[in-house]
Amino acid sequence: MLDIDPTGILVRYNVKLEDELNPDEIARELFPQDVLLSKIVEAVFEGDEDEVIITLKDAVEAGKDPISLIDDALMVGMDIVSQLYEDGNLFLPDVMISSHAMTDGIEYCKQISGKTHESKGTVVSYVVEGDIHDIGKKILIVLLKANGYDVIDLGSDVSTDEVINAVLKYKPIMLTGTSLMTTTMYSFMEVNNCLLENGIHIPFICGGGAVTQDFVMNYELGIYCEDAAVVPKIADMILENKNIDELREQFHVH
Ligand code: B12
Repeated sequence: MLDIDPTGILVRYNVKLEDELNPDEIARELFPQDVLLSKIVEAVFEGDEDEVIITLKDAVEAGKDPISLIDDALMVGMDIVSQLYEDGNLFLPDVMISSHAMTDGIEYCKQISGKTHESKGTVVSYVVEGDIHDIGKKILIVLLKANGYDVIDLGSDVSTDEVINAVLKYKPIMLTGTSLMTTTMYSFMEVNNCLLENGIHIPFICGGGAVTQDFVMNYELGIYCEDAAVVPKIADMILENKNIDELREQFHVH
């Protein structure tokens, strides 16, 4: 008889073992050490909208900055949900419930951030046609507003015509586009071409899970960055009259 450990074979063929951790246990291992942050992360993971607000309130009262809590806690919770969903440990309804809880949390942070609003300029933001993933865009908008920009939020599943009309109407310093799906991101190219046809040469910042720098480099106005937190810095540099080449030089990975 060969001396073989069967657990090794089961793991290799992705067969779940009886003593495997359940989703709650896997998630808990990923929670942050900080107790206040961990409670917010747990509330997002559980999809408990009331608890998200209660735990955010506790953290703010304890001195945490509401805008930082978006990145340090709400995003962490959503990342854990995303990871477990992709690994097959959670289902789509779980993701939807958590994403609603996260959205409520973002709104709360936005309301109490207390940053005074002195508009530095207008930005138009949207999620591409056919795509309803709008959490990243919501974060982006909170960060832009917190940094003094007026944002025209066109929402999600937005057609090229709607984007161009909004740009013509509001004359923003830049346009941001989000796409989470490989099937939808091709409309960035169409928007780019329509902007050029209308004689509009504003930076078109593109991001979201499906998008890559190589893809964005294919169109003239495109600037890519991975993290929404960088977008206010790009806006600040546009106000310093940096052109698209200079912005690519500064923010693209070389
Ligand atoms: C939450 C979620 C949903 C929620 C969306 C809720 C909502 N209101 O947004 C629900 C459950 C509704 C959903 C539905 C679907 N989903 Co979904 N979803 C996700 C999931 C798990 C997380 C996305 C998310 O919100 N992440 C958290 C946010 C904060 O991250 P983010 O959006 O990427 O934003 C960050 C950055 O990308 C960046 N960013 C975002 N925008 C911008 C813009 C600029 C300018 C810049 C610079 C940066 C930037 O900054 C943010 C923070 O740093 C992803 C998996 C994943 N890991 O991405 C799948 C995922 C995106 N979904 C997917 C799919 C296929 C679908 C469905 C088609 C499922 C179905 N069979 O029905 C539908 C799509 C319906 C549609 N027409 O759009 C696929 C897409 C695959 C692909 N590559 O094309 C993914 C990747 C899951 C997978 N691995 O299969 N989904």
